Amino acid sequence: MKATVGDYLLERLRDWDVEHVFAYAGDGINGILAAWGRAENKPQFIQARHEEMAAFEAVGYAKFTGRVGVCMATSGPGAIHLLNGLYDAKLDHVPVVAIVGQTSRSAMGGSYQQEVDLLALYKDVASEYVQMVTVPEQLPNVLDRAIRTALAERAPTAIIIPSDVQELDYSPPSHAFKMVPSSMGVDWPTAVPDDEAIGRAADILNAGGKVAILAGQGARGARREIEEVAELLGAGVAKPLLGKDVLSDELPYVTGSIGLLGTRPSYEMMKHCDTLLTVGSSFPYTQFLPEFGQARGVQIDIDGKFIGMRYPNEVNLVGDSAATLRALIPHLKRKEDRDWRQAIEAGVAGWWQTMDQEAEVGADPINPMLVFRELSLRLPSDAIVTADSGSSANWYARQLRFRGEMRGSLSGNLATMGPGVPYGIGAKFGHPDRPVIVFAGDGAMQMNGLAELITVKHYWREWSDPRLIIAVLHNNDLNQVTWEMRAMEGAPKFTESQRLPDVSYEGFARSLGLHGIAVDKPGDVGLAWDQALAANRPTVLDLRTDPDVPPIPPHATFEQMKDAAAAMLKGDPDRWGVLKEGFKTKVQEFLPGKGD
Ligand SMILES: Cc1ncc(C[n+]2csc(CCOP(=O)(O)OP(=O)(O)O)c2C)c(N)n1
Ligand SMILES: [Mg+2]
Repeated sequence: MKATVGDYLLERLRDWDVEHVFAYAGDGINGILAAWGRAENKPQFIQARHEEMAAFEAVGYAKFTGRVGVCMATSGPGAIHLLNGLYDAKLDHVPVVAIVGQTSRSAMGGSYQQEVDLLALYKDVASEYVQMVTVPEQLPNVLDRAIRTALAERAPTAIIIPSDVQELDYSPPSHAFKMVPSSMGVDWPTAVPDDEAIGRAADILNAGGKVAILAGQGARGARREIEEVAELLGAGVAKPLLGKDVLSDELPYVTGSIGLLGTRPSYEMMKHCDTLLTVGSSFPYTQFLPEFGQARGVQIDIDGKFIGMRYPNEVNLVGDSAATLRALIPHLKRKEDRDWRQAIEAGVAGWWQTMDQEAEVGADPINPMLVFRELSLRLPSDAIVTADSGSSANWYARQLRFRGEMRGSLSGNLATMGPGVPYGIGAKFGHPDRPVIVFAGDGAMQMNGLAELITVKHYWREWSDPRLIIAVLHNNDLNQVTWEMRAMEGAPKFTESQRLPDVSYEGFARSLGLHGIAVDKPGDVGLAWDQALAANRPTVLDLRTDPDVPPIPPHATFEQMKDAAAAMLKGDPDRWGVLKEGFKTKVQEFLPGKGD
């Protein structure tokens, strides 16, 4: 039998070293599925429960491996379901290729069943590259460009293949007019700015007395260089959410997260610095950066499209972060006055003590911060951690101390609910030998995480380290939004929209043959982590956490927090006493005199 377009597609994916395709079947891709049956399941077809999950799995896989993630879905509804995951890739700058089916060419334009204008639908999400393959000769070029463009632009791209085209005999592009050949592979350059620009940047960094560094996900791979620059300049380093794993939290000058979910030391550093060096970040919240005119700014980013747009910088250097910092380092003068650095370090030390104290504050029944703190004390140094969108993102940002080779990510810019569990699954396929820990709210579990546990059941035996731990913050509430309503709208909880039906997450896990542990006492949290980390299969930790523990923004005053809490506690004023202790600790630490 001659190779079909479907056969050749899989062969070319193999040639690109694609080992997994996160996907869901449908007759719009039957020609590819049939080819898969002939290809001994190479690349491996990973069956998600829902195409959005397949896309999230591809995003998680790409985030944690640095390789391209590939997802596939049928025409119409399948392609539509992929969208949210593809937008997650787009907003977080992750290389993902979506391959989707389409109705046969003979039916196109005929309002045929499942016919959706996919070129139009994907035009925005796959704005870097979306193309329909209508003849076999197009295929290698379109696929190769989709992969190369995804990698080059760190973006999702898409290929649409009509179902009848999948079944055609493959014939390669020939040496003829209007044929476009293609070749495999690509060697990327290491971009470094010109010496003159490096010199201007160095002058600014040398002139400043109080340097703050903002190191985002683009600084991954520049760990050593950031440490050296921070050392020379006596700087502190703040990390936006997606950059949480670029630098160890054990370094005394790392101020941790920044923004609404950030830390007080990051907030203070940005308020008082006179120089801002941004590396590999397009952290969007300007109000958490220095006032305009307060600091002189230098930015390094690999992508000229995303540079210079968050702060009025004096120098915008387009280049690879590690190589650019290496070019800068010989021009930097060590700052002999270390007062600024010492103040940052003192703030950081105080902050971690405050975090410990906050985690110890009593709650009903479990303080969610305690859950994160207890894990932080036990995190294996090769762990990969994901968090869903919800209150867990706060505690992920503030309570976890990353060190060693730990990796972590969440939906940073789309901030969509639902990626926690599928990111974890993507991580396990990328790194089957590493422990993976997922934090998810009960809302996210009900939205999709529970169903995706079935995917975990289906595949976990393939992972050499079977530890995938899903920690569910069981608070029966869409808690993050409940708090946003209180803090921003001054509105009390609207029960109809916020309260969640009760579900046993550990019971569901056990029904699938996974390990399930219900925890409803603070004293049992540490033991539950120990058991999950020692388990020989994936574990769901079903943790009864208190929805009344507020995610306190780093800049909030005690009065604001009290108001928010008072609104929240209208029906139950006694609860204020429990929370007040925690608020006080934090406020007294940083706002002496305003603690009561
Ligand atoms: C797809 C999607 N729908 C809605 C939201 C708005 N949203 C953000 S966090 C959140 C609450 C999440 O609740 P849960 O998963 O229970 O976590 P919790 O905050 O209670 O810990 C909601 C509704 C969103 N970000 N994404
Ligand atoms: Mg919840």
